[in-house]
Amino acid sequence: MNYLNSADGNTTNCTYSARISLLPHRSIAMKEANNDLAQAYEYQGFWFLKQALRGLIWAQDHFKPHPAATLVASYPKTGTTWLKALAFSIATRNRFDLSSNPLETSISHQCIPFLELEIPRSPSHKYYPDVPLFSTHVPYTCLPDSITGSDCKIVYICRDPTDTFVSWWHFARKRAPEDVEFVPIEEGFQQFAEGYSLYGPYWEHILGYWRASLDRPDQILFLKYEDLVLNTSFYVKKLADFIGSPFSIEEERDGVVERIIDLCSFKHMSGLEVNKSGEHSNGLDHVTLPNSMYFRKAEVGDWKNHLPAKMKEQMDQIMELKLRDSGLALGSTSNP
Ligand code: PAP
Repeated sequence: MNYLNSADGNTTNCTYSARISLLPHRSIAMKEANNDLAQAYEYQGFWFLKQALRGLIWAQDHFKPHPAATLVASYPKTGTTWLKALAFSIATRNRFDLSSNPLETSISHQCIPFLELEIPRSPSHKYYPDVPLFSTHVPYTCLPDSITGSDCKIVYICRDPTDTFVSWWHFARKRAPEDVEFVPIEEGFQQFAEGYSLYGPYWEHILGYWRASLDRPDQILFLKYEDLVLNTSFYVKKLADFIGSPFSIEEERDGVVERIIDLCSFKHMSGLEVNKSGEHSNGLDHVTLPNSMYFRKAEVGDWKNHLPAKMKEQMDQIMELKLRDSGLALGSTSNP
């Protein structure tokens, strides 16, 4: 059953919408197509767009994961597109020749569906149903019990908060109609720093997956964008081991790891025709986005080009306070 097409789908959809409209809500630094600021709804301690929240509540009520599935989880703009490409190419390398991998003609979001966006509309999703990968931006503590109580593996990626915010702000600005004055970056930053961001507060999102990875290290792999940039080969092999598709000695000798890294690299992916001029629906109602919006600069420390150092310091202080006693330090790991 999905929430749109099942016999009682419209009723279910309306019931969810009615429940959501009773939740606390506020505007966030993102414009709708009609130029209004988007509304975010507070649910179980986090902020969501209505469409994603409908999908999440549906998933909490109905979703059953494939027992061998791996969930690719992330806060938006922390490396989702990259991690999905890596996971997909690792998982399908014996099925597709790397040079004809679907990632050459589709953005990774079209290869791995989102739990809260595409799956509620089409639970037996049309992408690659026999590739047991799905993805989410949903915080750990809001995941359906059917996932957290199962043998599903989860791989999570996080990123420096100020780079994440800057990446988000550019994305949100590009989503807004061109002729519309956008929210100033400083205002958007303040909201993010106060915890009013989609799927945020960001630190709570990180902490949920971090704590779960400490409790269940065999089931939850916690990665950092900066580590993947610095030490790509090490973490790609770790990812392959984790999802149960380790590289053989022969594959390592034949350069398969490097070929996967090259296929998924920002340089290669951002240069593909599908990612320069293609578009895809991200599962939100009636929203089609150019794939190019998911490929901007991919630089560690790009915040410097957009925000003053004092804002970065403010963000780092907030994170230090929030992550205190967690044992987690953001930024690259010196000795992986
Ligand atoms: P999403 O959560 O909406 O899917 P996500 O892919 O997490 O977005 O974030 C996009 C960021 O990842 C962009 O960062 P930037 O704005 O700082 O440039 C994008 O450039 C970067 N990115 C996309 N693909 C890759 C890749 N193959 N390697 C490294 N970074 C990438």
